[in-house]
Amino acid sequence: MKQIKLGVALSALLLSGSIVAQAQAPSWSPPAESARCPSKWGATDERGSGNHMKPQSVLNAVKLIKTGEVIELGHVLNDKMPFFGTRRFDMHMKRTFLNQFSNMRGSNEEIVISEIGQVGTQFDGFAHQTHLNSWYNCFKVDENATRSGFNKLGVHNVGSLITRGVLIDVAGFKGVEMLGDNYEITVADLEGALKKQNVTLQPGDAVIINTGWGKLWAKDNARFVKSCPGIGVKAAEWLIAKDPMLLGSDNWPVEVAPNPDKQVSLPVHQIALVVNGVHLLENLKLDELAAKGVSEFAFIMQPLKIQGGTGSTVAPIAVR
Ligand code: UVW
Repeated sequence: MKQIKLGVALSALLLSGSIVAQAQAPSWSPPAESARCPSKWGATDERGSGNHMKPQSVLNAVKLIKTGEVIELGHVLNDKMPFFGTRRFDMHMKRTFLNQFSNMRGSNEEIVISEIGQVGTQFDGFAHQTHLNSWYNCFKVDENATRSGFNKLGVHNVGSLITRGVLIDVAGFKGVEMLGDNYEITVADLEGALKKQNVTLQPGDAVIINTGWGKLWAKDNARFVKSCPGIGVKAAEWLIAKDPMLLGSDNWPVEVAPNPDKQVSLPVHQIALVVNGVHLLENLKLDELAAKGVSEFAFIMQPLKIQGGTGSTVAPIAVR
């Protein structure tokens, strides 16, 4: 009886607003479907920022190739990588089968057990993130989920991405090797770094942000995945307003994690992938690009054609 009275009193307090009023509203919430759909690319569009990939973006990229130097932006895939949550990469060799012919040809292969779309240097497709049951362009997850992949927004649709790449070296701009463990990159940081590097962003760019966090890769994996510096909501919205082909970084989610607002979980994932249809590119290997002070380059990448997949491990390159 006492318990019932206490319950009634608590409900009354909540309804009167005295507790509700004290709780802070989240700093960001996903917009209503009516505010984000149809996408600016059209009501049936599944390509989002991938629509920037055109012959002209290839020609713009090629103009930046002066020496032919290739800088790899992908980490080596192995079991020493940092993994988010329970993801894994287990490789089992199948060796050496000898074909019983006169030339005794030996043959080796492997089985890999992995979330191959979401490990290592990885590209996020639009099926990866939702707001409730709703994806980019308001396609619905439950209407498109099959046992062998999603019928909409599968990463196999993305194709080759070749465009102008721009490195925004925020760690370099701040004069540090690595930004702090959950430093939120501000718009002023992005503007300052771009000004220092004497580059401006153009629609269709692959925008890559160096935080220095990649220095921990395979050295201190526990710290690498526990948190990370990166862009927050304001910087993400500022970058997306520049109309990029993708946003990438050397940390695991591109964005600051955990978000400084403890009420929201990886909001930049939703802002980019769900609300605006802009791809994310995570866990990039940026040490060489940053050390050589390369700001502009031809960015070249092809996600794996995993039918109906949410993303792809990738090995992008910068060519200059
Ligand atoms: C999540 O899936 C939450 O993260 P990521 O896209 O960074 O792998």
